[in-house]
Amino acid sequence: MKVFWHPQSLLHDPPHEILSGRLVPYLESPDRLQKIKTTLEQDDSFEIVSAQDDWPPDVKDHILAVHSKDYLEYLETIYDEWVAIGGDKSLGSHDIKTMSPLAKPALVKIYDSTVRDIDTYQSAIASVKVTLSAAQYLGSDKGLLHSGVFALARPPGHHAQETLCGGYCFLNNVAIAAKYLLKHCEAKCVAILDVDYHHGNGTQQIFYDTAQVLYVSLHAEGDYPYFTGSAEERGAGLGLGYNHNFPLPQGHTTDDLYCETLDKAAEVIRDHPEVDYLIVSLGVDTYHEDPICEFLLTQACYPRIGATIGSLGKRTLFVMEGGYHIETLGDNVRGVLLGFEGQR
Ligand code: OKP
Ligand code: ZN
Repeated sequence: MKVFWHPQSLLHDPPHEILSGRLVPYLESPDRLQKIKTTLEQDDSFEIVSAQDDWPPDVKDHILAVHSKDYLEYLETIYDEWVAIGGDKSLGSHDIKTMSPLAKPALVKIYDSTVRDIDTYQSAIASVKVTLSAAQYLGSDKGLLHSGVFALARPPGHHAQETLCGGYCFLNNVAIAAKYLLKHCEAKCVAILDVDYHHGNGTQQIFYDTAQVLYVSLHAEGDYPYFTGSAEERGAGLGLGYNHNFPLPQGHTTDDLYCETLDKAAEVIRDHPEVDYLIVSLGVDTYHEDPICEFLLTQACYPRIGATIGSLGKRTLFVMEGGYHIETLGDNVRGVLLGFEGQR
């Protein structure tokens, strides 16, 4: 399988984030990408290629098919504006212990939802380039020669809404790729299957009222982003019936429960034969040792997940989202991709 990545994805490297009121090292670190890349490099089944930096030349236009102009401009300029008015360059040395309680909620918002270092914008753009390069590769072939491709993107994207960032996400890579496939690769309908532990509120919001994109998500009930992801959210207007959420219990979601539920999600996609491309928001933070997540999945589950996805028989674009247990990150991602290939 071909794997696209971009060295500028490594630049975004904020020192800290706030987790339950404590300042901790930023979990969505460049090490994540390095670990996955190294693991796949050591396996003959994968061919790693760097996305071309000058493609697509009109990358902003592709982004503007999803995000507003004001929002993109905000991402591009906020760091310099922040520094210009005296903001700390690392955005990481505020002393939370001595800070007024009145200021703390704003600080959390800053840490959780805005651009926090000089290279954030550049990395977010690189992530889009990686995803679009992989989409173009998949779409360039009318047959089934390239049946699966992996965009090793970073930062992730599924929490980014039209005008909102959050949860380590700035630009919604999968949404931008779905629009690209619809516009440039003769897609009639694109399905997005989101297997990250967290609900992809951004992707859901962007396509909530369209039947051109079917969004199907398995995720933890009641965890971040807290206010979306219930099974009652089924889409609106023309998009009614094109949004399917499968919330699963924290602390009780085992391999078998997960796979049974994934079968139901796959059934939803099978019920839509008009789907001609499948995009997978690939998170492996469902793993039982993940530091911020509460599912119980073992390593053996990842090839099963890949096999179920492969059994759908669609041209498939995998796009990296979450997964924070660095040690097993590469193996679990590889497990999904090899499970997929085994079914083709
Ligand atoms: C991004 B992705 C929990 C804080 C949650 C944000 C998590 C974002 C996950 N107390 N922080 O979907 O893996
Ligand atoms: Zn996640």
